[in-house]
Amino acid sequence: MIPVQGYAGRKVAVLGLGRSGLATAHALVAGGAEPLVWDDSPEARARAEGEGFTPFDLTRNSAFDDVAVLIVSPGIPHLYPTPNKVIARALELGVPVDNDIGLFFRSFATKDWDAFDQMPKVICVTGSNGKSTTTALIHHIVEEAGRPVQMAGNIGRGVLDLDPAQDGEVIVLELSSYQTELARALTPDVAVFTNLSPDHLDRHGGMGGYFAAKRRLFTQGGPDRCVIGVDEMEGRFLANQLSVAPEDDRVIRISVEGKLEGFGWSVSARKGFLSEWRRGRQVASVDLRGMTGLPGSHNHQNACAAYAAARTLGLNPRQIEAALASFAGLPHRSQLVGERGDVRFVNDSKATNVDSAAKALQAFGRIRWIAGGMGKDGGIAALQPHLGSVVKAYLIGHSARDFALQLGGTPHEICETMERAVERAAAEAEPGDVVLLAPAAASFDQYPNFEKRGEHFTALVAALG
Ligand code: UMA
Ligand code: ADP
Repeated sequence: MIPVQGYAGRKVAVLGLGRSGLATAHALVAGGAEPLVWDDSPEARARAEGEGFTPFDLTRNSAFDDVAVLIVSPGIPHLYPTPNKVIARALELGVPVDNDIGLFFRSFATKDWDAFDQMPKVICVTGSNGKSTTTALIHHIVEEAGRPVQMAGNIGRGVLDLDPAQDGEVIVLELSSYQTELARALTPDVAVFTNLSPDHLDRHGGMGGYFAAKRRLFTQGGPDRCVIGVDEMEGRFLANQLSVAPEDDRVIRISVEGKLEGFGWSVSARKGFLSEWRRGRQVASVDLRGMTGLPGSHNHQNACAAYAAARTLGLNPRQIEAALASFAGLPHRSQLVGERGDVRFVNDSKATNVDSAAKALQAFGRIRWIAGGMGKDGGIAALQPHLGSVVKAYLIGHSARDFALQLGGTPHEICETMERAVERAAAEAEPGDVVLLAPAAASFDQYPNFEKRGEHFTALVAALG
């Protein structure tokens, strides 16, 4: 755990007692602060009591008397679509609002560092898709290189739950737009932006707000190096803003679509070959084609981002290549979970938005597509160009009927549940087909999270025998 610095002897309100909130409460106690913890759900309050905390009702009028700061969990709306009323009250009173990421950056460096030979470094990864894969990949590369390394953030572990840094350690944090928007300190050494496509727009008041939330990671603390995906206009804009001229190598541009040889530093991948260019010269290339943990051009984008981040640490291309080759991939992302006759079953439950679902639809030939759940703004209209490989769609969850209306001529069936969808898709599949779960929607209407949805799919596939 990282004890929180700067609030010893002060009251700190903590709203939300899930993974990030509970880790924060423990870290505040370790730093000598007095956490006043609250969650709108009675079950979460009971869990916190089980960990030794007495809930303090932050919805009461006098709740903020003598409170130094309010720390909120990323899943709680602070502005759009409507702010949680505890946060609204703090804003009304002028109580600073922060999150665990802000506390982490305030508290990470300690006096122990005076004795270190090599300062610890923090690499933060944001973007719409590929964050977890890129974060895990950087972690894997650094670990394979024999340096101490830990990862946390949106990938599942609260940042304050990390152990204090060792000499020369690398910390890799995956940060969502919810997290970057609110953190009052954001000072990574290296910041990575994978790509941008619409997601979470309700929480950010639209695309501009969503991009602005992510951009804070690059503009607040002034990272030494920025790795930026430039395959969308927003990435090009960001890279442009952060560099003084095209040859400025503070920004490492990455792409899986275009050539970038004219820039100061770039890493791109085309037709399965990654190449690194610096000051007009190609300095390394890596063949990604046989790397089974990184299938598809979207994973080549992640490989470029992780390669570039690892290069900023001084690792050499051959070391990085070996680590890319031994990366096993993450569960729920293009994960092969079963084969029955000549039919493959692929779990991409993490495809919670249209862009990630599009990548999954492009990766296979004849697809029996299980989709639906809690659809996002705009539904699946943008998937129209990628439906050519879909033999039939099996629709589940809240958005099943909406999705059906947007499928045009693509054959489909409303199945409502995952059980029915797997049963129908398996019964109708022909040799060579891929039964693909790539929902293009959040899971919250039927599951607590995307992991549970993917596990349910996997269990149903296993039960087919
Ligand atoms: N709550 C309230 N009032 C509200 C809403 C929620 O009290 O109005 C309470 C809930 O009852 C619950 C707590 O807040 O007890 C949940 O907080 P949370 O949703 O922020 O969940 P955590 O368990 O703290 O997990 C968070 C991240 N969750 C979200 O951003 C939604 C986790 O990312 C992250 O791994 C974890 O912190 C540790 O850093 C998950 C996620 O789904 C993977 N992220 C989104 C995504 O990837 O799309 C952004
Ligand atoms: P994130 O953490 O940003 O949600 P993940 O690595 O967990 O990213 O992948 C989420 C989904 O997006 C999965 O469906 C995965 O197959 C797909 N995906 C992974 N990398 C990319 C990428 N670079 N571009 C688009 N989609 C991607």
